Amino acid sequence: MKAIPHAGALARNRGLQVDAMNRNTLKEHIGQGRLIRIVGAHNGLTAKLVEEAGFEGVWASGLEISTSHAVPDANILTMTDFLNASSEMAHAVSIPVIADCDTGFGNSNNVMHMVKRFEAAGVNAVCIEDKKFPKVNSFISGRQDLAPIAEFVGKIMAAKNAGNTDAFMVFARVEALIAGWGHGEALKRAHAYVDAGADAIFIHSKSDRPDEIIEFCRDWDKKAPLLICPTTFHIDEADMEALGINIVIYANHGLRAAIKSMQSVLNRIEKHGKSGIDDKIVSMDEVFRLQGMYAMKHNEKKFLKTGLGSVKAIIPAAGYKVDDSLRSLVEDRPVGMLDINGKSLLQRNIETLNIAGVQDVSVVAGYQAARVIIDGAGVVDNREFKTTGIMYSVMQGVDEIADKNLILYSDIIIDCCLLENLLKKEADIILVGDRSYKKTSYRNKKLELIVTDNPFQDGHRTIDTNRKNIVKKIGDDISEQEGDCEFVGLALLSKKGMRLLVDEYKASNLGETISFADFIQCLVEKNHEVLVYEVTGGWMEIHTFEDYKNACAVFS
Ligand code: SPV
Ligand code: MG
Repeated sequence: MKAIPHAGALARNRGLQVDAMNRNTLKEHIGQGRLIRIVGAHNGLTAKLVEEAGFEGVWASGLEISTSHAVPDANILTMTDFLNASSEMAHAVSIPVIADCDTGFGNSNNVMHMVKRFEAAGVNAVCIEDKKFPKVNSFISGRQDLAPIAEFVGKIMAAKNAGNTDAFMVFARVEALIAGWGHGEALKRAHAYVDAGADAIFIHSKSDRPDEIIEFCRDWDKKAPLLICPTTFHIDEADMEALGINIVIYANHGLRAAIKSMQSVLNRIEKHGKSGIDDKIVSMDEVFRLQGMYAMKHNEKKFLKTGLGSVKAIIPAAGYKVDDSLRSLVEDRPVGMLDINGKSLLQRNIETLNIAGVQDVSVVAGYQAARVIIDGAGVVDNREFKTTGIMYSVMQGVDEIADKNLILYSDIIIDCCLLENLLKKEADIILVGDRSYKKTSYRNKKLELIVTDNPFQDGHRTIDTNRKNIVKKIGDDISEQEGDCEFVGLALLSKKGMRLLVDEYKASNLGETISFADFIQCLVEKNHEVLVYEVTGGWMEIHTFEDYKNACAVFS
């Protein structure tokens, strides 16, 4: 997962020693002699992109928000529309959000209401401009009418009065240069607004040259911090600092970049279909990361409770020994990564586990571990896979012990009903055993068979009645005459059962090569109770090429 740059990273990259700016420290950081860089956004996603790029604040831009609704930036949207967008941005980021509030959506009464609502939404500053309501974007000629100074001074005082905390700020935007009223009027207004309590002055210009902004900065007495928005003119950032500018807002560059890129990709798809565009669009993985999907999945493990309590599944998938018939298919990957009609065997089992309510899944990889690319499960490494057995791999997957713990071999595919029924069982250690093994085709493999103390009679149909059936013996050295059922490669252990397994493994010196079945046999020999849940089917094994073909047919 990509690391998210800290707020203020960019300033530090430029060699400035700054404390990372967080939501509430904007006021402290303004006026310290360095330039704060803020970028326009219009929703949670674009605000997050601004934060991740390393900028120190988000400008909830009226132009961007209006454009995102495909309406003119001319007070067509209501205060509530802007409030909702700003609130979404404030929730999406941890850097300050400055809301562009146009003329304050009415008179001083509206401004007071507005400040209360924006502050409560987590916005750190509002910016109001001294034009008449309804305003029109500063770069559109006509109707750039200025409000009387007294009226706007009243709005600033109202805004400051309505703010709840000292940290909340009110920026005053001077539109005298936009309206063509000149330098003197701009300075006069800026002074009046600072006297009324404005925390910063936003001096705006629509000129394509920086001259009038430079002139304003030179004559500004620095009674309050200065903010500029170089949409049409250009000043180097180093020169901005030299001019005493405290904040620069790149108000609409993200939006304009997005529009250009979307137009180009959409035109291309319209003409040529979707081939050849992959390097022009982000991956779905990136979309999910930005959504917070992976963070949600992480939390789900802790907080999404089912009636089952916490459940964890460990899938040992480190081994490299396979039947000759499969060898060419699994040279570059472990068996679990065999593709079964577009989805790997492991992925199919993880999805089944998820559907059954098991969100916490650890796959223990070893052979060709880098090829174990799966969604919805963590991957841990068994680097000793060449010299260790399944029990060793299982132990690598144990971090914390859940209320219920599943152990699932990586070369089988399980049915959701089988899993759901197993999860309902109340036993400390219960293995799934299949009674129909004598009727399945020859599998060129030593089967792990189980002898039980209460076997069903052959030739009779049965139903699952929770009858107790205890394992007397398990291993791959049990004959077909003796074995009552085949161990499927799926086991459920309670917290107590899993604790016992772990403790016994640690205490024993049975060696690192021991198989899971042989280890269970050791527990049986020590008189620990191990039960069998007997099934006939509900699972498939991918052990030979024939099995693989069969699985592909089943999942076609
Ligand atoms: C905005 O982003 O809405 C602004 C800045 O007010 S500008 O459009 O450049 O005037
Ligand atoms: Mg605006």
